[in-house]
Amino acid sequence: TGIRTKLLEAFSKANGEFLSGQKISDYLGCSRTAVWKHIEELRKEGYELEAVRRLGYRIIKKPDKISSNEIKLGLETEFMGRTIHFEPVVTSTQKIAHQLANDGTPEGTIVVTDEQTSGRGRMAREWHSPKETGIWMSIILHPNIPVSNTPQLTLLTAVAIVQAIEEETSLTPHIKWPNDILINGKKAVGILTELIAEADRVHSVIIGTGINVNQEKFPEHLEEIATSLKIESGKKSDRAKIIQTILLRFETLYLLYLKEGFKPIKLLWESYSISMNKPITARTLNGTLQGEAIGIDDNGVLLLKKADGEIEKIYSADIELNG
Ligand code: BTX
Repeated sequence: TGIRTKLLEAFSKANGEFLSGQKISDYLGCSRTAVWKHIEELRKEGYELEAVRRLGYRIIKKPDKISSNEIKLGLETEFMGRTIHFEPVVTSTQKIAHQLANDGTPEGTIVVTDEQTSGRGRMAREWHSPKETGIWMSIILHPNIPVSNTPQLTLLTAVAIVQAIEEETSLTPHIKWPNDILINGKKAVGILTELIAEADRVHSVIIGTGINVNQEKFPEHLEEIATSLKIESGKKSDRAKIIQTILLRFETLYLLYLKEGFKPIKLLWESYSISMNKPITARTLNGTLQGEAIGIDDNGVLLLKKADGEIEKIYSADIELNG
């Protein structure tokens, strides 16, 4: 597989241009026959390669599957995604991430899969994670912050993902507090932040991100509320590329956050928020509240102004936009 990685690297550098068989064999240090065999291996993995006499080979289509290699090639981060745990099918990447975090995996480790059989949302809700269409990923961090600040990381993640989607597609996503990213009013992304902590000390934060990328349709029970980048833009996206962009945006924001606190993140978050200054209904475990979402405080807590003018702090809820 070392040779295959090198071969993919060469194609990646060639950027869609042809690579001659001779160049490849020089680069890999193997015979032309061996090159041909490796090319055949790539084809079996789902790569579509064009072969033209005298010009050589070029990749015209990558497989729909992702792999650690695909994520590593062209990754520009310092520490985010530098350790990748990839498995084609898992129950939930969160589960694996918890184990890795307990085993002391480095900050920025990611767990990625092509399919989850029991992906989960908040409060043990289901997260529909079909094969080879979405980004089902968990990020492991070890920030030195108090437990009460961890919701800020959910908001930071949402900003990173919105920025990445804007960069990689023609779409304009919006954030609905605390953890939904909507495109044209439907949910394209969900974020689940979990904690490993001792007393008030954070040991690890595990941020699960579910991004609907290339789905063309959803099961009936989700049809009305869910969407994908493909459905909204009409174009298929390269999931590995989006992951790379998310990791880079995340790293930039996270370093800023560790240095300057939540303030700069808060400003960005507010600029992407859809619920600011709008009437909302907040369903919490203690009942339902109505009012105007007037912003978030410095901890990332939602501020809801009720009809009587009183401002209520919302720590956890499902939000519905009214009108
Ligand atoms: P949530 O509790 O905010 O949203 C869950 C709700 O969203 C479900 O009850 C359902 O109505 C709806 N839903 C389920 N699947 C989808 C989907 N694919 N697209 C849109 N809406 C859907 C959101 O929780 C947090 C989701 C995190 C998912 C990631 S994936 C990687 C990691 N591993 C894992 O098991 N979970 C996280």
